[in-house]
Amino acid sequence: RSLAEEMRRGISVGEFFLEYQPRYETNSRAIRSVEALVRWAHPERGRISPADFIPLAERSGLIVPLGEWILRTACQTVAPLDGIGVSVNVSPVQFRDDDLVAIVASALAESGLAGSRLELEITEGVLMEDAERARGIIGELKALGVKLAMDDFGTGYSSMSYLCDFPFDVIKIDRKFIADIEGSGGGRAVVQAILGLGRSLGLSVTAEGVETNGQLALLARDQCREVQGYLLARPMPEDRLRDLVAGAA
Ligand code: G
Ligand code: G
Ligand code: MN
Ligand code: NA
Repeated sequence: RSLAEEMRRGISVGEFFLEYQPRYETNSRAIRSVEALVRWAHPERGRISPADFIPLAERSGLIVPLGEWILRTACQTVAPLDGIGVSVNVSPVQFRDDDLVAIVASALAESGLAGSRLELEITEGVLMEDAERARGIIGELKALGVKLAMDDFGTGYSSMSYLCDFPFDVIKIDRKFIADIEGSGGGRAVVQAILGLGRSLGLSVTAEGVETNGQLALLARDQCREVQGYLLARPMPEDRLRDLVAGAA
């Protein structure tokens, strides 16, 4: 059977699950929110990476039902965690679906999660396909109180102009820039420029992929508000997240 058929079967029998990676306030080290990341535990092939099945899910359209399940599950899991928000990655293909706004509204309503605790992470791909359509949908999502983050910032072609032209709340600096900040190649200057841009536009900036204490120290010195990465916490299953938030881990 093809991987697409396997995915369809896997969705129906519940082989997909979510992990959650905490995002920390740099100075207080408090967890403000978590990023939901989908995982597939295949019975014979073992764990299949989202880097392999998300592109397939996008081509086959399966990302629409899978993405709906991800949104509902993430909202339900995080709603009981007081003071914690959740970020969900949303694919350009989900923006082509007429039901996205209704799905987000009902995921919030059925979980009881306030709209302000949900953040949708999009890449510039969402805006490139049909900017005017995306603008309309984003307006409806923002009317629900939902926050909007630009993911993988700096890796695309036009993320700078999109940042000014759409109502983003958060910039997530792509981890490839964070990997370079300790070197002598000007990586830190690039990150400082993005932080300055965030300050000027009134946006919160999150650094992704923080893996070393040296990177964390530089980001703190440069006043990057939030940090995420293996140094602080890896993506984890929901029971471990609950323990961590309750202070047991
Ligand atoms: O979690 P990991 O680093 O293996 O993810 C690999 C890629 O898959 C990343 O680009 C990430 O954004 C994407 N991804 C992970 N979870 C989701 C999800 O729930 N929805 C979408 N659309 N992409 C996801
Ligand atoms: O495309 P997006 O930024 O959503 O991808 C997030 C992915 O990055 C997740 O799959 C997550 O597993 C991965 N990730 C999170 N923290 C780190 C890190 O510190 N280093 C690396 N290499 N990957 C990370
Ligand atoms: Mn992301
Ligand atoms: Na990213």
